[in-house]
Amino acid sequence: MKKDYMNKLIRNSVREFSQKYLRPAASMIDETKEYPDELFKEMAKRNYMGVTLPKEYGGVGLGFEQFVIVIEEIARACGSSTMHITSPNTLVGHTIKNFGTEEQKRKYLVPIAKGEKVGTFAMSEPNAGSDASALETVARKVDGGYVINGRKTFITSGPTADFVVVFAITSEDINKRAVTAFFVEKGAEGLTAGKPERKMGMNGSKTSDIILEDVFVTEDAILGEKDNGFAMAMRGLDCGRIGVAGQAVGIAQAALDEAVKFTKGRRQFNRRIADFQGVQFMLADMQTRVQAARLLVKEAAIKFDKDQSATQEASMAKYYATETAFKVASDALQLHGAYGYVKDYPIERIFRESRVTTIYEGTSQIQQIVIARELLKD
Ligand code: COS
Repeated sequence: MKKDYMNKLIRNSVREFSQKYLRPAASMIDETKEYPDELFKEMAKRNYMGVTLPKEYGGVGLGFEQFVIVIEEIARACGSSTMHITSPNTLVGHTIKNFGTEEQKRKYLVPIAKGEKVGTFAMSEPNAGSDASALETVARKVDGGYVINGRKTFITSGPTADFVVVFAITSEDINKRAVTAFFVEKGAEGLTAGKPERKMGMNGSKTSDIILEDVFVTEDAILGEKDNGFAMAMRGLDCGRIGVAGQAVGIAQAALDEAVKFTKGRRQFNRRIADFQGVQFMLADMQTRVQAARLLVKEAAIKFDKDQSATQEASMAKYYATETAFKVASDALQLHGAYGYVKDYPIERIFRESRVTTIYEGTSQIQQIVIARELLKD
């Protein structure tokens, strides 16, 4: 099947499902801060958690080019829903796929691809946000394994995850900052989750601290190479950023959809407000930005799928698409006037959901640093 045709079929099928089932639930999910189990199971049944994961490990075996279409269409309907498909397809799933042992792939990759388990990526700490290598969580070598102590923060699905990929310092000298990733399973002695954060948006996914107090793990809990976890995390973030960029395109498109609908329906000065040229200039600008973002995201995804370094493309896509989501959502809200500021219209939620995209998986300023570093490389 021709790739463009296949991509179109995927887009149509995800759009149909998302508009029919996710969009009508988005406001309720935001209000109740609970994600319905049936919707999670429906997404799992449609293999959305395993789009980029290999068929032999329960996935669909497609690439990021297809994943960004899936996530865009889901985000266009309900931002919170994307929070349940990003981690298995990007940070957690991709890292296990690339660096896990056969046994780890059977144990962790297969269930996350099928939506039977939830895994999360625990890198950030209270003092290690943008400066990701400034970790203070330490894994001390003991007989038969390691003892981990530390605190992780802003962890997606922190209270609900079945396992956590924890990044910790393993060098004797903490200043040497050698980092290793470990699988820590729910129920491990000394592992607890903090209270869910009270967030501005994306309320259908719980975010919390993860606290590790003398958590013992065996040697085979190491993911990837010992002391080489930082570069592995950075590679994971390359694809994570492409995922967030795709999510941002969907949020921007949702905001534009609402702006078009509202301006065609709202009448002032005896005409539709969409008939005013000033409003049309804004809509034209929004449409252009959304399509430009979509193309940047597609380019990054295609490059990543070719196993080429896509660090700069991923950061450009994330930077542009997320700033676009925020700008377009803000302009769409402006076009709603006071109706944009009340909860009766979806734009109020969409605007809040757009806000986090320029922050998580690396702020816009971190993306600018990465883009410039690549540009100035000798
Ligand atoms: N792919 C593979 N390896 C990478 C990489 C990438 N995209 N980016 C960096 N590395 C490697 C480097 O090659 C280097 O390896 P060596 O030590 O073998 O030379 C190592 O990782 C350290 O890289 P660097 O020197 O660039 O690290 P810095 O401390 O300067 O940090 C930034 C770089 C700021 C880009 C990084 O800390 C970052 O991305 N911060 C944001 C963190 C973030 O996004 N957090 C969100 C929450 S985590 S879900």
